[in-house]
Amino acid sequence: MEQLIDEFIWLLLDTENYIRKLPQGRTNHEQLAEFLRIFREKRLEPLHWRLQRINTQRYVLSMVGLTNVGKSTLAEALLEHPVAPRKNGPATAIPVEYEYDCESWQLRTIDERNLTVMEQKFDSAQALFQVLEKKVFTPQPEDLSNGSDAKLIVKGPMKLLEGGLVFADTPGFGAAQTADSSATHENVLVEYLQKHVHEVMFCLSASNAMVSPSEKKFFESIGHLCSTVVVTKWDAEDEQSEHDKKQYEGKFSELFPMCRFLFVNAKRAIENPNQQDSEAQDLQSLFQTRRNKQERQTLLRSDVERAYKDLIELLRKPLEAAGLPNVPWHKAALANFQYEAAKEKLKIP
Ligand SMILES: Nc1nc2c(ncn2[C@@H]2O[C@H](COP(=O)(O)OP(=O)(O)OP(=O)(O)O)[C@@H](O)[C@H]2O)c(=O)[nH]1
Ligand SMILES: [Mg+2]
Repeated sequence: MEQLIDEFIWLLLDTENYIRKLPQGRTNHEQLAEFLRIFREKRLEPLHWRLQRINTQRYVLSMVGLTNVGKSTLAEALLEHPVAPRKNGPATAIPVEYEYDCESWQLRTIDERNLTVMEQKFDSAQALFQVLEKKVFTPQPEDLSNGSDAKLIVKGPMKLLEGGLVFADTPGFGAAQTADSSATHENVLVEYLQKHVHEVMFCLSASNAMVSPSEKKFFESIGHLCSTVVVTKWDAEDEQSEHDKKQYEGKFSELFPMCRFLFVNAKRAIENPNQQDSEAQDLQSLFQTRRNKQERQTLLRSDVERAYKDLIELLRKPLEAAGLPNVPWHKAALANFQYEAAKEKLKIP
């Protein structure tokens, strides 16, 4: 896969350079070269970063969003156990990472400063919750002293995470804090995400019906990690809901390039856990496609395929402007790309 993505990048880069060297005065060719450069930077290089992240053993998928959008409630709906403390108002104050363990419920507090790991075992999720709640809402200074390394780890028989996936519930940003403490809090969160997390689901609350400047700003700092926008507190039901979803996505998708939109009502999902078309199911399916390296590679391959199809479609306009029927591809680079694409059984037109 790495070779394929590399060859794809080289194809655009070599072709761009070749076009730029065509005789002077053909300014529309310049537009075509510029398009190839932008496509390479915006669409292909992120695939390269993702490839580096998906090969890890401990793949961390995280939710991020303004405080109170419902991240922890959604965590409970997805994990199907009461292990994500939540409340109205700023709640989660330290990242909590959830991992599968088939034998027992455990809470681990890592203190990197003193090089110790405190491990507590519990008979049930409910018993763990009693201790976790206090640590999550009011962590002690020693819990937070590791800055972006501060976190709690919850292990237990959470079926969704079977196979090695790690799920992180993070503190919300944008809570009413003094300007200084808010900036520090957000920096620590961004640092945690950049250091420990491989993929982010960006949560927006449907009840706000807007995307605030702080959400836009926060997305800009971690956009390269985001695959999905999860719209929480989605109250609309049935046919009306489908129409409303399209409208919502149409209104905001430009702000979240390359992200897929999913809509959930976590409260309803918790109240009706056995409902066949439970609201959390789309998200649970998303988790299944991240479970192991092979699943993640399959997903990445389909994204490379999609990038190629989008490229062909988007090339029409700059080609027309250049008065060319086809792209003057760099021949050797094209042959290399086609060879790798055939090896990876990539479906390209
Ligand atoms: N009506 C409705 N309320 C919800 C839904 N999801 C969450 N809430 C409520 O929203 C409030 C905040 O929920 P949390 O899950 O704690 O929000 P959070 O994003 O984790 O908040 P922070 O940890 O502070 O970032 C709680 O009172 C929840 O009961 C939903 O789908 N519908
Ligand atoms: Mg929370």
